[in-house]
Amino acid sequence: MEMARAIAAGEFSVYYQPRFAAGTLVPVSAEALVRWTARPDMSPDRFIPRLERNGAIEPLTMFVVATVCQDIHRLRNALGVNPKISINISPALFSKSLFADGLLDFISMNGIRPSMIEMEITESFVTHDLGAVVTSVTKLRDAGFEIALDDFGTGMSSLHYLDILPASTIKIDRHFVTGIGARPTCERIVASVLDMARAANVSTVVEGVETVAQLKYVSDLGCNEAQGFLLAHPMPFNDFLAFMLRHHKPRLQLVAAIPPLHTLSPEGC
Ligand code: G
Ligand code: MN
Repeated sequence: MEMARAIAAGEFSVYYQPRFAAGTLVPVSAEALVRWTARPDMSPDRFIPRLERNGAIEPLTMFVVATVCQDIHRLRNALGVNPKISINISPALFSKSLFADGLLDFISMNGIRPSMIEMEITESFVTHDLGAVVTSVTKLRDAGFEIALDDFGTGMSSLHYLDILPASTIKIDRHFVTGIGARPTCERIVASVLDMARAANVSTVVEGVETVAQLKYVSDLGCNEAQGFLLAHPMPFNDFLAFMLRHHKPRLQLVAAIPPLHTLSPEGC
């Protein structure tokens, strides 16, 4: 009830952080990130785990999904191409048998094609009912949504997840990226995860890129996409729209020249 009131009062908003093709630095998609704008002192890292524990994460997630659906229409009208937005879904929700069906119905009722949305799921899903999570995620994948494994490398058996979840993308956790240029072990881990992803035929996003050296390291190693403060911070929708209008449209020809990426929509977003 309290969550419904806070959402209705406009206490939360959705920010967007662009993701870039690592080779050309063209923005190709964005991650939707919820912010408790009425409580700037509360970072998502603090309030999301609490909501996951007390069950209030579902209404907040549905608020994010509804906002993203609306914003996708606005982006599409302004940019003239189908955007791709990724949404973080708590593993606790995927372990509820009816959640995925509700999500599918909601998104299709809003006139959004599944190919325009990627669902990010963190490796912590292993602590939930694994069978139920795999069933839900497979249902979404079969309906045409992309699936990304978030925070890759921080869980306990990443390679196992890659085998059992139908993920098309992995997002290499920023912990490893932060070590590039500072800790050789992190560099070797990033290099071998990129190798492994190629072998497993999944696309790669490197998170938390903050320096040119980090960007160069991962793009030289063939990482598909980069995300991080070096390239763009999370921003409110209107700023994101202006950002995309500035950077996206004039470079559409470039996008067509990028080697096939799972994360590019067939329309050449
Ligand atoms: O777990 P997930 O990858 O969804 O977390 C995304 C969070 O990481 C967001 O809250 C976002 O603000 C933050 N973030 C995004 N890019 C960077 C970055 O380059 N550096 C740091 N420190 N945080 C980042
Ligand atoms: Mn994420």
